[in-house]
Amino acid sequence: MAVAIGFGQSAAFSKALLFLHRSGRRSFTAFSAPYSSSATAASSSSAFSSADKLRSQKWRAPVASVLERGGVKIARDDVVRDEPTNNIPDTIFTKLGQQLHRRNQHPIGILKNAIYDYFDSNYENKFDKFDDLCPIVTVKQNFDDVLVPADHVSRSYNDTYYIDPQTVLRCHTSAHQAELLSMGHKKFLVTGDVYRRDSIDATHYPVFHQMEGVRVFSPNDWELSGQDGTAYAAEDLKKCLEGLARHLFGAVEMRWIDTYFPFTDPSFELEIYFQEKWLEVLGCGVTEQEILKRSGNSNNVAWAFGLGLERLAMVLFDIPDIRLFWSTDERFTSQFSEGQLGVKFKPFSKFPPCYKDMSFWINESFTENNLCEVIRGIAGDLVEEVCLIDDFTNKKGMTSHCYRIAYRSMERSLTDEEINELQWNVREQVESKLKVVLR
Ligand code: FA5
Ligand code: MG
Repeated sequence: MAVAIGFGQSAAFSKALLFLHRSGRRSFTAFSAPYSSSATAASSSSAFSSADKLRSQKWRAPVASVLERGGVKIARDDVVRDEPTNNIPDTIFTKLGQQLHRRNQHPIGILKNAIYDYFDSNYENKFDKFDDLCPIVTVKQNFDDVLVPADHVSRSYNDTYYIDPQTVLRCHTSAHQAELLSMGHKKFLVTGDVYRRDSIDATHYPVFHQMEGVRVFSPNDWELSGQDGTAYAAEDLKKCLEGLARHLFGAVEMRWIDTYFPFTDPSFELEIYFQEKWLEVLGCGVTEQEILKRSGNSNNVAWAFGLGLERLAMVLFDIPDIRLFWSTDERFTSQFSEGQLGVKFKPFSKFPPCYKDMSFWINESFTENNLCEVIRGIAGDLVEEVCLIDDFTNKKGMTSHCYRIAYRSMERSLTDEEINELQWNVREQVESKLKVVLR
């Protein structure tokens, strides 16, 4: 497969289409069926030898041992386990406590509040708001309740972080739809951190933030309109989201694309024309009747949307690299203040990247997401991009991949020595964990 992770926006922004069946897969790598890939899960999990651990320790953020989310205490051992059915590294555990969307001075929190303002000022009966629901959810909540088919790629260990076979880190805020509908909420917004195993580049990070919106209609809402419930909801949904886009961006060019999600029909994506490219900012649609039926809303019709906060924030604040959202460097954090939407970020400096190439013969279970997990486990946020630059199969049927790794700190210059040590560790662990043969 000739694949390169794009440096450009359009390629990057159109890549991770979780629920899109058009391409039949979410990421470009081959995937394993759910629960059948224990070797894969094991190789990418916490199966570091103690020597590895020692060597890579100085690149890792310190790991807090207990966090609290929505009143729930979460210990490291509840999340990170050295078992083949667990594929969660410490780097992900540390993200569980961060809650960028609840910081009013952080671009993600500022954006969340601006979206709240839009809904508060346009709807007399306010939307119920949730931003502290625990990101640890069941497979049932994350997938079954929103009708994701049993064999859907998004359920694989390659794409989703599993704590155990029944428990995951939510990969979308849609995981909370069914429960909130069952509790009787008719209009709500859910904001939260979501987790996906993924490739590495300037617009992809294994943790990002989504906001889900749901609105339920009853027959009196659409009966006088002369439309059926579905057409009425679809029109209302589009009006609502076009208004939101104008509220955030001012006058912008936008377009609707028909798409597929298991939980909505019809389904759409909204794209915004920005810096000479079409950028997908959200997925949405009219909720499948089955979801409403199961939640005691049989006679109703509803719409739902899920939008990516980092994508919108990168555009609104001119933030060039998704890793910056996690920076604690004052030169980043001091540039944003509560209520100030769209202040343009001034890069404090751009340190030069350092590129290292690595070639190896892959095996059947090789996936790029697993490769990226190994590299991130060693280099953390010092890795900026992992890009397949060469791919060929020889006469014996062996396939070789060459990856170019870009190392760059957002905050300082890296020394040659430091990068060489990182690269050395990467080579060693890629070989031992992914069982590939280096060339
Ligand atoms: C979903 O996650 C659906 N749950 C959205 C939805 C909700 C549809 C309700 C219908 C009804 P998708 O995987 O396309 O869909 O992600 C939704 C949005 O999240 C994208 O449009 C994008 O803005 C953002 N997003 C997706 N993947 C990434 C990523 N890797 N990095 C940053 N943002 C992302
Ligand atoms: Mg999408």
